[in-house]
Parts: sequence; C-alpha cells; structure tokens
Amino acid sequence: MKKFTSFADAGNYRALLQQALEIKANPFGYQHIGRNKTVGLIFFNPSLRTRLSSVKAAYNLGAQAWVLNAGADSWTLEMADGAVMNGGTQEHIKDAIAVMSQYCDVLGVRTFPTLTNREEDYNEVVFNKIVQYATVPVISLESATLHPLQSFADLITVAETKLKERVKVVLSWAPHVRALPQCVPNSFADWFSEIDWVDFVITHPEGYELAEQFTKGARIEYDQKKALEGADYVYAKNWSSYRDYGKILSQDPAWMIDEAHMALTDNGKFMHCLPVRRNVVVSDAVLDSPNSLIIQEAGNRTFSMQTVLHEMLK
Ligand code: AN0
Ligand code: CP
Repeated sequence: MKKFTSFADAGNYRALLQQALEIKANPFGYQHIGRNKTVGLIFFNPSLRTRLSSVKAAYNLGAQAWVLNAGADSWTLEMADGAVMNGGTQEHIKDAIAVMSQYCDVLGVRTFPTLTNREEDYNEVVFNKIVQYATVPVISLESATLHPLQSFADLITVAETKLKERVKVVLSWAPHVRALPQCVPNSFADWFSEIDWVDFVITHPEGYELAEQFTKGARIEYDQKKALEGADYVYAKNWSSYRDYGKILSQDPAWMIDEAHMALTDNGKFMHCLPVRRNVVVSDAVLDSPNSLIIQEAGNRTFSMQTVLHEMLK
C-alpha cells in the first residue's frame, strides 16, 4: 500500500477488516514490523483523536512517531507552484515535504478543505501536491474531501458490535453552529455504500446532497424519521452544503438526534466521529446512553491506523 486516502486504496476491505480485528486482539504482536521505522505526522489543522491514536498506533507496532503542527511549529509554508516568495511564506511545500520524507518511512497528513473553492477542494489540490513531493507512502489524516481512517474505524466498530447478519446503517445530517467539511460523511458513504452486509441510508434536509462520486447511488431519504425506522446504527454528523458550497442552509433543531429519534430505531446504536457539540448535534441522553458507541469508536482509531501502518511497513 503506497497511499491511503479512500475506500479504493483499502483494496480488499474484508481482508483489511480481518487484519484490523486480529491486530486489535493482539496489538503488540507485530512489533517486528515497526522496528527501526519512523512515522511522521503533519497537521495543518487541529486534532485530538487522529494525532494521539496515530502516535499510539505507531508505538503499538514498535515504531517511533513525530508530529509537526504546520504553521504553528514550522515555517509558514507556500503552496503555490512558481510563487515569488517575497511575501509572508517562508518555505515551499515542495521542499518541506521532500525534507520530511527524509525523516520518516510513512507520512500522515491532515489538510482540511477551504470550503470556499469547491474545485480546488474536490480536486484535492493540496493533498495531491503533498503526495507528489513525498518520497514515502502517504496516509490521509483527513484531507479536503475524505477521512478514511475514521471510516475504517467506524467499519471496525460496526463489525464488532453487530447482532445481525445484515444491519441497517443510517447516516443523518444534524445541526451545527459552524460550517463543517463534508469529509466525514463523504468518507462514510464511500465505505459503507460498498459493504455487502449493510443496508445504507442517508438522510438530510434538501440542499445537503453529498457529491455522487462518494454516495455512489446510496438511498437518500429526506424524511429523517422515516429513515431512522428500524435502524441498527445511527451515525450523526453535520456538514455544510456541497451544492451551495460551504454554506449553512439549515440549523433546524428538529434534526438533532435525541431519545425520541432513537426510539424509532431497532434499539439502534449511536455513532459520531467526535468532536461533538453536545445538545446541538445530539442530546446528552443519547451520547451517555448504553447504546452510544462514541468511545469504542474513538478507541478503534488506533486500530485503523495500526492496520494501515502494518500494510505499508510490512
Ligand atoms: C471536523 C470535520 O467536521 O471534518 C473534524 C471531524 C473529525 N470537525 C470539526 O471541525 C468540528
Ligand atoms: N475524529 C477525529 O478525526 O477527531 P480529531 O479531529 O480530534 O482528530
């Protein structure tokens, strides 16, 4: 594996999922793989889970990890090709990434979307530049359009908790006070629309349609209550509009997941990638209920990353 950015990069998902479950059962059993290896992590945006689970995953595998907070800790990076660098930027991304590749065997990168320039974001201009300049395999720690380590951890979580052969999984838009990326829902759709034992449904207000390249013909149900009927899993997430790019079209509190919403499900489990704004996206009662998987899900971020590192370093 030379690049991990999407479901397609995962290759055979059944084999990768099986590997993740084996690694989770025996997390220190693969330390020969990471011996004398270094994992580099570069963040252009904030993170709690991705940063810490990636470091933990490297340690579990017997590797070392370093983290760079780009912009805050490093020189201010120039992204434009051919730029005359007589302004505020101090080092070109081309040089920075080539140099960082000298100090690691795998590079993880987080680069959020602009949410103003849809074409640039959906062409993954910044992330692809980094892949181009890197001389080591690159892992997306959430790029402009996708968050594959989150979706892989979500898949591990559903696989290890499901009580039926086939399960109904509902991705529900929920309100938020700020405009957020489409990465998490895009990525969730990219993965879950491909899982043969999942009946996948997306629900959101009109205008919040995700890019079809990621939803891949998944069922969309505009009536949230109808969508939730009989669900085994409810995955809540806010996102800003793809159509009216980066805009907030609704803050309707009726879309917040509360106990009345969960009562429509088949004793459904609740999931969210975190961080979550309590009592805006989802109520305290749902987050703190025995059916909430949020902490287990965050825990599985270690094993999605460890599995990808294992693939790249083995
Ligand atoms: C980010 C997002 O929605 O993409 C990161 C989630 C993992 N969330 C926020 O910015 C709150
Ligand atoms: N879920 C997730 O990626 O969280 P962080 O933004 O804290 O890394």
